[in-house]
Amino acid sequence: MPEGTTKTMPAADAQDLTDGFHLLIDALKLNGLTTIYNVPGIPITDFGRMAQASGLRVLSFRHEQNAGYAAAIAGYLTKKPGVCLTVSAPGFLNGLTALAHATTNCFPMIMMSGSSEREIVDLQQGDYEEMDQLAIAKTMCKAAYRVLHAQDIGIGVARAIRAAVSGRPGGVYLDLPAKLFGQVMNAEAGRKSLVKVIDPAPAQIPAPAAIKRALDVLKNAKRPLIILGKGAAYAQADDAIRAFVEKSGAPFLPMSMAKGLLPDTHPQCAGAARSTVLKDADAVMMIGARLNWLLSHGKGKQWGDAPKQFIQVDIEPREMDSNVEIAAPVVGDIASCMQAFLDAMGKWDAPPAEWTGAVKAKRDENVTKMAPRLMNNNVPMDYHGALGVLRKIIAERPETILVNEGANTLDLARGVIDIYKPRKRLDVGTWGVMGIGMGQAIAAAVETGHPVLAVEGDSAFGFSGMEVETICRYELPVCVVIFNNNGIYRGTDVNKAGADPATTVFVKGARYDKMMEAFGGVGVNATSPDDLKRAVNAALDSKKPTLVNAVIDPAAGSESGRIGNLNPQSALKKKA
Ligand SMILES: Cc1ncc(C[n+]2csc(CCOP(=O)(O)OP(=O)(O)O)c2C)c(N)n1
Ligand SMILES: [Mg+2]
Repeated sequence: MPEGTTKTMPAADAQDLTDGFHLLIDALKLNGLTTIYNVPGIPITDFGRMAQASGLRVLSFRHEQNAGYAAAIAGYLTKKPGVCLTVSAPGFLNGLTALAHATTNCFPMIMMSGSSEREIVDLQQGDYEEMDQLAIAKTMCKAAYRVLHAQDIGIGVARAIRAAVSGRPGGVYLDLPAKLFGQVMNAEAGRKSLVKVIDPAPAQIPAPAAIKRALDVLKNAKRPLIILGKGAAYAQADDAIRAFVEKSGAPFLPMSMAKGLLPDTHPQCAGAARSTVLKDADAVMMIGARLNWLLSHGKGKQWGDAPKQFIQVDIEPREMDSNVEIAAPVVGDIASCMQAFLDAMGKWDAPPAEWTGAVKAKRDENVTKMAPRLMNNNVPMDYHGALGVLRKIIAERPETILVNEGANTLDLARGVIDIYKPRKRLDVGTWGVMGIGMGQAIAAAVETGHPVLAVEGDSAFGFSGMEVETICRYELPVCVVIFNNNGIYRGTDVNKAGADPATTVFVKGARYDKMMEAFGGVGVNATSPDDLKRAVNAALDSKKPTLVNAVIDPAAGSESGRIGNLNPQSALKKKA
């Protein structure tokens, strides 16, 4: 008997009845939500079984946080809410980081958690896994709902979908008390209670005056710059964005996950001239990018002294003026905005050649400077030698989805590995969170069918490493490369005060490849760029779950990768 069912129905009656389990399955199916990322347990074990039996794909993880990161990135890749399912209190809390991450990154996601008996929870009488989950979730997501009655499941799911994908997307929490699953009702009434969400993310058309104002600023600029954010990649308006950028003639700078919207090798790409364009531009147009810490809030040294006008294209009106004055705010969904720009541009003159020429010269200079470092054959490998190999592999296999986390492993890979197609680079996002790796790799493979290359710092990998079993279980085409430098940032720190290892170092010479072998996948220990190249090409050819332990010089990295400046410094002289 399913957990939570209180009475058994005579067979004849049961034909005319449905229950919470089935209504939830039917509501998800009706709205095309066909994959669930979960960890089973009371009160959702039977729900997972029934959902799988009904044809939904139910993928079980080893930890809810990874299931949550999988759902979050599934939402980003598909524009449909990714669904994560957890048990009560501890499972709910384990998933919550991912839900908050989805909200911060504007990924549509629905986390559904089973919860304990309301009457007992609210009187704090100590129920099994007691917790007021709804109250806690509210502060971490875009919307949070609880469904108490089976006849409200249809509405509850519809509200969750609309909240997740409309306007600025984000995380939504759906609280499902144990008793709900077992509630029975008339099958016909149940069917009628379901809601098919029509047009869940309605177009938000920008005002013509806002479009004109923005184009005027862009047209009058001597040194225009376009910054593409992951909101632009999410929009799946790839052709319109490319057409607009090309017609504008302006250099463009892709934020990390917007790389590939136009290829990094595109003649207008200013990725390798970042500091020059930020400093010298006189008009900056952000498309689905926010002026948060990743862009130094639009002010300060990085942005130089040249006066600038900002144009911002975003679906969220409150994003405007959040950090600096926005001269031309354009509020609307990216696809509608891009179309409106293209319709209104008319004849368009390219920006002054002096500007585009200077950007190109800087970019070529930086690329040339980097080239020999990427071809080095050092043993032990340094980051550049290893990344040079991976850069070439992605150039030859541009369908591959790159997942990337770490500190040096992240910052250097972002700069070195060119991306050629939209939504092919997934990473730590707005928070710089470690732990997204295996969840993202799994969902990317499941949702797209494309091979995945996960380039992971050894510390970063540790946050979700147990999911290599999940990768093997579902036989996913994922190749994990661990940049193993024996620790966080570097493997060379020494504790001057005692016998314990320093705080940033791990077991030296660890063999992460053996973890993959333990579950039937392929493990390779790579000590040279040639080893690495062979192993990754073999993995991508065979599509077999593979983990390559890439041995990196422990002294090669730098503190906090490229963001060491964010570490607080004391006014006191260093004591230790
Ligand atoms: C959830 C979370 N915990 C801790 C951190 C702090 N942190 C930033 S990078 C990093 C790991 C860096 O080491 P590694 O992944 O090995 O990359 P490396 O620089 O050594 O290449 C940590 C722990 C974080 N960003 N997110
Ligand atoms: Mg490391």
